[in-house]
Amino acid sequence: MPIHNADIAAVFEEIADLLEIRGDNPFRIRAYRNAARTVGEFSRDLKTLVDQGPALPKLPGVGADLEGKIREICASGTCGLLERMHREMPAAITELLKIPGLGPKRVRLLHDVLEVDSLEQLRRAARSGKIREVPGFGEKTESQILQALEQHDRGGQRVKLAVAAQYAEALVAHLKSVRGVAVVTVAGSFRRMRETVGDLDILVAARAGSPVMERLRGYDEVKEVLASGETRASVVLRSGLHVDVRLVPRESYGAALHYFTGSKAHNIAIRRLGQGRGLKINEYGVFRAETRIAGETEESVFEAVGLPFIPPELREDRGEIEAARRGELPRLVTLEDLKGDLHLHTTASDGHNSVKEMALAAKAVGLTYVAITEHSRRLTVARGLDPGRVLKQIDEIDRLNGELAGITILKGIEVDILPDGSLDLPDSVLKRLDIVVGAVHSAFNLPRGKQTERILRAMESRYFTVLAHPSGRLLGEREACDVDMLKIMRAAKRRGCFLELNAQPDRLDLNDVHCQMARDEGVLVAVNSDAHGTHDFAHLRYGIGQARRGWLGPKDVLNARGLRELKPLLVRTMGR
Ligand code: DGT
Ligand code: CA
Ligand code: CA
Repeated sequence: MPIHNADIAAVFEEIADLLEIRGDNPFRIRAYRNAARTVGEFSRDLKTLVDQGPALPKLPGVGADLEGKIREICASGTCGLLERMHREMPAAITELLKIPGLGPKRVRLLHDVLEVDSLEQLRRAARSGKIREVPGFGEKTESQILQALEQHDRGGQRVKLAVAAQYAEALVAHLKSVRGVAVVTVAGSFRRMRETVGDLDILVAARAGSPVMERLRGYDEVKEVLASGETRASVVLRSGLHVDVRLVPRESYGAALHYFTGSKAHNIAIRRLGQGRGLKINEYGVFRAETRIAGETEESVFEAVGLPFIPPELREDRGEIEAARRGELPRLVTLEDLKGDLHLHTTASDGHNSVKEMALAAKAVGLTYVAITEHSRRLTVARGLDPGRVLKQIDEIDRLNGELAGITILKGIEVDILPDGSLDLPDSVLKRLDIVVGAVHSAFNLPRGKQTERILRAMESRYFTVLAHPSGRLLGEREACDVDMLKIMRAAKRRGCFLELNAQPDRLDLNDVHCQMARDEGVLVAVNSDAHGTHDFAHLRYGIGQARRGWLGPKDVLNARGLRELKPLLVRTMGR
């Protein structure tokens, strides 16, 4: 049975949630959460490693007990502890946790205050206006819960892009191994690099008689076959992810790829352009009367309507067709354009590797500089640094810069922006650093005016450089803070500050629309991994996907600049 890292992570995450609802030891809860993150983002397939031999690589934060659980999950698909907790708690608690916006704290509150133990009770409580009266909930949350319930009923759980990638890559490899298969591509929102996907849309080109549909149905991760014909199939994987597969002839591949990449709005706009030229465009090709005039490649489809190739990430009908027509499509930033990473952690706060290990790992993925930005003292759960420990790390970095070649380490901090907008460390410390990344880690629910003021005040600090994960959202978990992003961007521009696009798969914050706004306002965006371990530079790929969706080119990205070009831009600190 294939078990992906995401499956193991999901078990750990659920254990942590249930422990939290039970009011268990916070350290134990945190251990499971950390393990879930480490495992979920680990770049090699753990099940394969478990099957291969006795020793697992050392995973940060995963001791003997958790390693045992990893082995148990790989062998059985589940874990005794979780099964036991399921038996002890109302079964519907797990269902409640699946509602976006309802974390363990809130589920527990609803249980304690309103005795909500099931989705039905939750729905009734929300409809009768009882939820808004529970401390910490309010009217907005109540209506969000109702919305989430509706979405849940429609079966519309969206999956984070990085998680979908694990399932997609395994399935693509499986299909590619089938006799007669020439090409397999994941289209849809996955190819457009949307932060979450509703389902996977996979296109296959194969020789006649290839048993590809049979082999799809027999894939051991398929839980249910919803529909299956000669050229199309729809299946559900054990994880719950839906997959549509299409078998398309070679001569239609480009047209099908264009059609199933979408977005729907983009397709409709392209089809209308075609109609203006007397062409019919569908998933089988581009036709004039009954004659196919294009469709073997995507390029040929665009060419038929007089356009250059439009990158998938832009295909949302948000102005890309007009820009293409005017010859003004941006040259989008790529992973190779990144020269450095301005947000990472080490064992000094809540990271898993030393400064040196992180620097060498960054060099190995082709970066030329990194900024070490530990948490500041207020964030005690992450072992945030006080002034003394910051100064100690500065010395360590000086020493390492003398020792290492091919990579420069900048001294930084991820300083907490306190609720009143002041920073968690004094100027006397901040001025010793090359870069000051400021972040909100508390009081996420301030009203719009106050939240915006808080951030503006933080940027008033003469040493503030980059606003980290500006909206504070966690995909499927926490809504974005209510802030006036345009106002923040204009202030950043005025003050010479920058905004981050945090590439962690559950953040991707700034989002695409705000990236586009930053570009329009002339504010540079730093695409940062927020790495907590040497494998986390892999996040950058998703950050770049989001940056491309936001129309960013290399010139719009702060860390697409080499160190020499970067330094004068960090003038608030470095240029003094
Ligand atoms: P998702 O799955 O919700 O994350 O988003 P998509 O974009 O992958 O949407 P999906 O899976 O429903 O359909 C895949 C693509 O197929 C979509 O991006 C465009 C194309 N498509 C689907 N339905 C229609 C339609 O009614 N008209 C046109 N022109 N294209 C469609
Ligand atoms: Ca899809
Ligand atoms: Ca689909």
